[in-house]
Amino acid sequence: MASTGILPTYQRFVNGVPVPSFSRRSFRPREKYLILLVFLTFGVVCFGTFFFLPEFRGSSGTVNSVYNVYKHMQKAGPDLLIPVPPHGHDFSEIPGGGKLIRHDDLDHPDPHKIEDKAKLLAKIEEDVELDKIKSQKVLERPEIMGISKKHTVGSVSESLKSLLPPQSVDAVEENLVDNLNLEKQKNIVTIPPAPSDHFPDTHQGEDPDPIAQERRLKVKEMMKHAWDNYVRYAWGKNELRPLSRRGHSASIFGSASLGATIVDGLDTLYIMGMEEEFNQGREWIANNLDLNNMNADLSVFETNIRFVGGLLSCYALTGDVMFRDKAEHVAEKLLPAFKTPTGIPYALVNVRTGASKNYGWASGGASILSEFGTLHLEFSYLSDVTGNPIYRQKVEHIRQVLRGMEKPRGLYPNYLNPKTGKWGQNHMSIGALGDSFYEYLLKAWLQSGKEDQEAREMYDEALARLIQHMLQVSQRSKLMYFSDMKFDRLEHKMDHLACFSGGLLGLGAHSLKNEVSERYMDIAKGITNTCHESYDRSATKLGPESFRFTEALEAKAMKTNEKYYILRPEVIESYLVMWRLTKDQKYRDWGWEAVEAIEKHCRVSGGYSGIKNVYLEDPQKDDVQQSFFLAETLKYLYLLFSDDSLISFDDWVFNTEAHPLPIKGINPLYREFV
Ligand code: DMJ
Repeated sequence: MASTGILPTYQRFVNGVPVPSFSRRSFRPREKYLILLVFLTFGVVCFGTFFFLPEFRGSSGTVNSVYNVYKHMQKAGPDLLIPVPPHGHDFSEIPGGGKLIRHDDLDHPDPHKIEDKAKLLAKIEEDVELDKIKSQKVLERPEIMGISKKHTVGSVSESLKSLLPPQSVDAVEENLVDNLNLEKQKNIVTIPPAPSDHFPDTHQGEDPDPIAQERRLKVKEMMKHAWDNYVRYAWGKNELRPLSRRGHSASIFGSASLGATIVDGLDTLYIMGMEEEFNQGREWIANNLDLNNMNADLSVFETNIRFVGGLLSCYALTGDVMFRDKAEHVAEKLLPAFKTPTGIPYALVNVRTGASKNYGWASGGASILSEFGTLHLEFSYLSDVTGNPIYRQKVEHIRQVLRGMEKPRGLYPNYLNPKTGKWGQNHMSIGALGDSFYEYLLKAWLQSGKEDQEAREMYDEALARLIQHMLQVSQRSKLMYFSDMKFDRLEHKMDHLACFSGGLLGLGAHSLKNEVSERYMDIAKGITNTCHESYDRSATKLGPESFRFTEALEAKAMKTNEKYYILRPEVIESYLVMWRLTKDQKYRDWGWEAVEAIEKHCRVSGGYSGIKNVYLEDPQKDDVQQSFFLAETLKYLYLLFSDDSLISFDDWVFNTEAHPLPIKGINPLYREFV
């Protein structure tokens, strides 16, 4: 059949059926436009797809998105080209990805493919690492064995090296050198944490002495007993009533159930290598510790030292950002208490409304020295790890107020009115109401890597005045003690709380040698000895809440309400510090005496209880297992029977609740926000 003349001239027919023509070499203009249009549409769709990839979606603004896409494409560069397909035989497995890579002849491997494979493996490892970091459920192995880098900036100690993957050692060392330079320039230290996915092994810090090993194991068993019973009978409550086997809450926690024992005891579990219990506590905190909409009046001081301190310590030890974020969540709720004319915070804050107040009994509504003076370590560390300066500003301000004030005989009274900025009653003490203020002056200096000179000066001055005006020696037994002072008169009484001062003086003397350090070390020994006497002179071998010095008695309580022992740590704290500083075996032995006494008089099948009268052979129990028993008493005992490298004093400083905080510029686990 001939062509009809109305059909396109390029159409050919075979047996009346139109057939496509293959012989023609070029397209007609209309076809070209059509093909171009198809390619253009395809290109636009492909390019547009980039903007819907998750990593670009977060960018705010179109310009940003376009720029981001441009940057990524530019970076991807050659990777955008399709690689030459492999022509080989078998497949091999790659971690986490199933069978993906086809091997070529194994005898003649293609170097490009080897490189590609290496890159891919590296990328997968990197992604796995990233996932770990993102989920932050992986515990980094702490260098609680001690970095001991103190005098060798730029290198990581052998004990730390053995704990870190090789690339981390290099990274840490590089940073230590950088930090040294940075430190010189602007006093900023940024050392990356050393990542690890191992929980510290249970032998960490074991002392070679078999007796110490045995004693340490016993203390760990005590921790297990205390923890297990809390879990069984009071889980999520603040504390345990070990006799009535239910929860307990002291007024410092308001009416709220905040799991105080969990938060306070968690770093002790970690240090003791109690992984299962630690994880159990961690999950509770992650899922339940929430102060939003909680209508409770909390003590700013107690919440800070137990919760903020405990959480920050866990953050430093593990690198788990959940702890850091919870610490900030809690600290944020305390900030309304600082809204006073002087910036000196109130004692109590309602976490829902922010309404704050002081205790009525405290010198006509004054704030208390040991409370507002015991925020510095946690708040400044919190600022460093979050990058939010507000917390450090608050405590710096408190310090400046105190520095600028006139002090009677150079001493700090226990009360300060936050509205008028005037001292309250002239009561001075290194025991109740004053204690940890002095502790934080020394420790702020230590925590700063000895950079915060102002803190050290204030500490030296305050201690010199306390020693000058309040240090006493008893008449008969020549026991050294700190009395209290009330309106220029000495009250010859020393609180159990004041017994931490043996260790404090020792630490102060040891960390800075000067013309008084030898004398101060003698005082440290004298005070620790007196506190041991207060234990030794009781029927239970446990010390009273306060003890007095009169003509008739020395280092013994007089009044009924001074005779109780509530599982407090201060005496054992001084044993630990003095043991580490002097290596005098008696401190370990005294610690062991305390263990035996606690086991005999405080242990019950439902946990541990305080006792009401240390002078009775069979004292009544108070039915409270204090959270600080797990946070402090048991931790100090465990460390007393461990090697010094476990939470080394060179790398860590304890907050007043025994939560170790890393030393800036020294300890790579400082984890400063950058
Ligand atoms: C703890 O909460 C802290 O040690 C605080 O500084 C004083 N009192 C208790 C333990 O006794």
